[in-house]
Amino acid sequence: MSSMQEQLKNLKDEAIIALNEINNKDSVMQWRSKYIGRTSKLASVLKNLKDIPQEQRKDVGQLVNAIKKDLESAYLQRIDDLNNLDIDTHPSVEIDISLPGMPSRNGGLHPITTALNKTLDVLSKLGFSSIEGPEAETSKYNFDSLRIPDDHPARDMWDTFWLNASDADDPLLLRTHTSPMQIRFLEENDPPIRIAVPGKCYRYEATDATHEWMMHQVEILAIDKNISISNLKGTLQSFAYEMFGLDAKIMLRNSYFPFVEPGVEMAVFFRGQWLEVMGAGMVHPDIIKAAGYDPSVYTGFAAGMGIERIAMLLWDIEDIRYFYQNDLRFLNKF
Ligand code: FA5
Repeated sequence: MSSMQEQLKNLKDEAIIALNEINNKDSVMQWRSKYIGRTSKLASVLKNLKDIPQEQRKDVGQLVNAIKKDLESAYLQRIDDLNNLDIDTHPSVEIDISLPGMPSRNGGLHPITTALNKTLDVLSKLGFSSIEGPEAETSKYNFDSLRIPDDHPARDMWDTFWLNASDADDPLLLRTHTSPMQIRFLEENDPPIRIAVPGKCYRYEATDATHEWMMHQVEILAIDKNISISNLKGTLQSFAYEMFGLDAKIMLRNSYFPFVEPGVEMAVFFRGQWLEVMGAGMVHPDIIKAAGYDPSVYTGFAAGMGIERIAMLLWDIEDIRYFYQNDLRFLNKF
């Protein structure tokens, strides 16, 4: 055995003896840095391994590592022993297992997220796959391509948050509805089309029990050969029954949106009156034509539904503003 190996073995013996004499945790920490820490003798042997004659290098290296491992486990064992000693030497510290535990405060999904997920689940069963689009939108997509020109009175229906830093010819805004994704998707994809587009929309308007300035919509768009208004009606009816149950009272009545012809809206009976949950209609032939398809061959329907309104129906919430007041007394119920 080389003298180096002998020295190492002695060092290990010394370390073990010193460790066994320690009876508090602070000294164990000091012991650790003296014998196995970064500035310990062991560490310096490892660092200087290159100065050791070639033929011994491997053996010494292995020995240092083995000793280090032994000392590490002796150290952990000692900590364990000292911990046990703590309990044994302080019998007055009792653990009262009858005390109630600390309640754990788990987070949960916001009701609007749950309502949105449920909506997308039902739509997926009806054949619609989800895709998202931009919240900062250009006027072209939010209005013009949807047949809502600058001076059109329908622009008033979507009171708008305009963004600075905009191109004067095609100003940026916070989208007022998810309908611009109809145009964006049609530009890039060919029929048959069945999409659902979830996302936030913004309107610069006064809030009340059924209106927020920020809300979520899900747009649906179906384009194919031979789609008729009965497909729209059937889809909306199946959707409503699946979402709200077979005893839900639903109504389709005519409505006006420049990008559909004819247009409808769907309302659900809620707390003694009809609550409008979505606008819908047959995609206007001009929009099909602008996308490059023959409107006498391809037809389709679209709808835009309000998720906050759907959530009101799902949980019988009387005022839409509760969703965004961040009041735990409300949110904890979900
Ligand atoms: C639209 O936004 C049309 N883009 C819907 C559409 C799509 C029509 C496709 C035809 C074809 P409307 O402004 O009615 O329409 O809004 C649609 C739904 O969004 C409403 O029924 C309502 O559920 C919800 N909604 C609209 N404004 C608000 C608001 N301020 N707060 C809460 N929900 C709202």
